[in-house]
Amino acid sequence: MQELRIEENGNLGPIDSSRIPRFSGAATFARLPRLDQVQRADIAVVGVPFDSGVSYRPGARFGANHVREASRLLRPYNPAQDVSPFASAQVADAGDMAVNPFNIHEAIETIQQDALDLTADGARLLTLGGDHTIALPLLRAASERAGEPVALLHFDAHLDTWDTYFGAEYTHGTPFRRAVEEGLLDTEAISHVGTRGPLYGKRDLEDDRRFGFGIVTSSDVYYQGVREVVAKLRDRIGRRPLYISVDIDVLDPAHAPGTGTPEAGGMTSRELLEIIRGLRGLNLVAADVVEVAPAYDHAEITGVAASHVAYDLVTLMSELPRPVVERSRNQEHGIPAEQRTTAGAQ
Ligand SMILES: [Mn+2]
Repeated sequence: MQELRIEENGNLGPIDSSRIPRFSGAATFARLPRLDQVQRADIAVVGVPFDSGVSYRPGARFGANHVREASRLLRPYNPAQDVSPFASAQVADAGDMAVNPFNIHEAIETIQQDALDLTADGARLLTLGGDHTIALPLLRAASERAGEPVALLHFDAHLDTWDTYFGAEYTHGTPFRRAVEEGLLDTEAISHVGTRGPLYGKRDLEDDRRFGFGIVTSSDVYYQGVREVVAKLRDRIGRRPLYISVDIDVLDPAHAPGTGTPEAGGMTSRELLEIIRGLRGLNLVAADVVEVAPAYDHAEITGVAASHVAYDLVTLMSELPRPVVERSRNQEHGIPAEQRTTAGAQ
C-alpha cells in the first residue's frame, strides 16, 4: 500500500496518521521512513536486539521493536520544546544491527563498527537497546567521531561502574567503568542521574567517585527539583560533546515495569522528560535508550515512556547544526548503506 507521508522542509517525515491509521503497517520509530528510503539522514534511529550481558531478567533483546510499536502515537510537533523535529531534521529508522547473541565480544565489535558507519557522514545516532552492555561500543564510536573524550549523562537506577560479574568484564553492569578505563569519557563532565537502591558495599560509591562521576540520586531529584538538577548538569557539561545514556530503569517500576533490574523509589516519567528538555542547546552527539524488556511490560507502559524519551532526545538533536565531516578513509571504504542490515524496521 502507498505510504502517504508528511513532508516538511524537504524532509521525508512520518506516515500521515490522518490518512493512514496509526495502528496499521510495519512499525518504524515514530512511523518515520527507513534509512534506505531517504537520501541522507541527519539523525538515525537504530535498534540493537542484544541482551546477552544481563545479570537478572533477560528480554531486552526485544526492546527496540517494542519501543517502535509503542512510538506509533508520537506526533510531529513537540510543544514542550516548540520544535517539529522531523521538519527540522531528516530523521530515519536504520533498522537493527545484526549482533551475535552467542559472542559478546563479537557483538561489541559489530555495534562499534555499525555505529561508526551510520555516523560517517555526520549523522547523529539514537540507539534503542538492548541491554546496557551496548553503551560501551556506542561510546567508543561517539568519542572517535567527536575526536575527543565525550561528556556523559547517565540516567539509571544503577551506577553500572562495577568491575566484573563471574569474571566477565563486558556486561550490562560494567560499561561505564570500561569506558573510563579506555579514556572515552571526559571525566570532568560525567554524571549519573537517578541512582538508588542497595549496593554491594560503600566501596561501589568510592570507586565510582574515583572515576570522576558526579551523582544526582533519585532522592536528589525529589528534594532539589528538576530546575536545580538541570542547572547543575548543564554547568558541568558546558560546550563539550555530550552522550546521553538512558537506562529505562531510572524510572520507578510504576512508570517502567518492563525492565530487567527494577528498583523502587525511582523518578517519574515527567521528571525524566523535564530534565531532558532542560538540556536544550547542549552539543548532544549521540544517545541511547536501553533495558526495555517487553515481557515484563503491561499495556505498553514502559514502551510508551521509552518512546517519549527517545522522541525528546531526537528533538534536542534536531535543532543542532549538522557537524562538518572531513571525508576520511573510513568513509570512503565504509559499508554502503544498502548493505547494512535493516531487518528490524520490518
Ligand atoms: Mn544500566
